[in-house]
Amino acid sequence: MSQVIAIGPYSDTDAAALARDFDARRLPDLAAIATLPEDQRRDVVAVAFMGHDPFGGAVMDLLPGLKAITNFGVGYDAIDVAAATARGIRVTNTPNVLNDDVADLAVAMWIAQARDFEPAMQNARSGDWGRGVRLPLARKASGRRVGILGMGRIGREIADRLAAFKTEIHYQSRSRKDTPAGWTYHADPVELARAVDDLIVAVVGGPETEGFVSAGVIGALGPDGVIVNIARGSVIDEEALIAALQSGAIRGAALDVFRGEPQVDPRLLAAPNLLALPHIGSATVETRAAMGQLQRANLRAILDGRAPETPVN
Ligand code: 8YV
Repeated sequence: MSQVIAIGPYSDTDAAALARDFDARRLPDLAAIATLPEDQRRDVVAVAFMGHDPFGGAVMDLLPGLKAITNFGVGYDAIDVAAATARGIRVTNTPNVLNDDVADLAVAMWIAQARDFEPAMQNARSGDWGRGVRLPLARKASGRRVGILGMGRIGREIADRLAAFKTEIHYQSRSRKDTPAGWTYHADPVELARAVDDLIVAVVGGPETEGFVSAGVIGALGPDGVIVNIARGSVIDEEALIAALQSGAIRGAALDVFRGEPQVDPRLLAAPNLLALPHIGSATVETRAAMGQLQRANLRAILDGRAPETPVN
């Protein structure tokens, strides 16, 4: 049995590299670990993990020799890091290499929502345009006041891009950051939402940000507001968002991430003012290649007894 298990929807290139460099055995998901015979589970020292299924202590205990979980992704909220640390298991992630892609997507979603891309594309493609069907006018994106929830590495890349759109930039994060003059810090997310037109969610997922975009935050944004989320579905109170989209309490939302994805609440998908994407923030050839390389560099380092490049714990 190989020492490395690879779990998740890897590209052919990454799957081949994991097999070639680590003799990794592919498993479809975490649940498949329990189906391996005990002597095979005992041999496993590392899991190259991709995906968002909860990776908790009970799964770790099925692999008594486990030394490393190398996550393909910057967000590791699916992994119980405290449980891993308690068991002496190293966790690594793939930060930075995806910042550009995720920030590009956030800005694209923000513009697409302001300019009503979805109905406009439908109008052109369906032939409605040619039949004289006129669309209501959209909203101008440049110059809006935008609030960024979470001014980490990705939040900062988003803000830097938005600055070129003559926006007024506001942000909320755990602490005030060193930013260009004129960016306004808010300690409280409701206060942030009250000060801006649109809100872009770029905080980490996990218990500390669960439901952070609450009914109060959504309500404070107001009927002209748009919420963009490229972080994690868990950050938004989806019930409150559905109610706000249905009632017109906000103008719309653009979401790349959802609670329980890839299953999405049908009430969200039915909302006409929702732009939905299937979690493609880092999904480019270039970035996924860089993420794969970093994951494998971390794996190699840990197996060789060296410090990994991007440790989490
Ligand atoms: C995922 C992501 O890694 O990096 C993250 O945190 O959410 C994505 O880039 C990707 O969807 C593979 O699971």
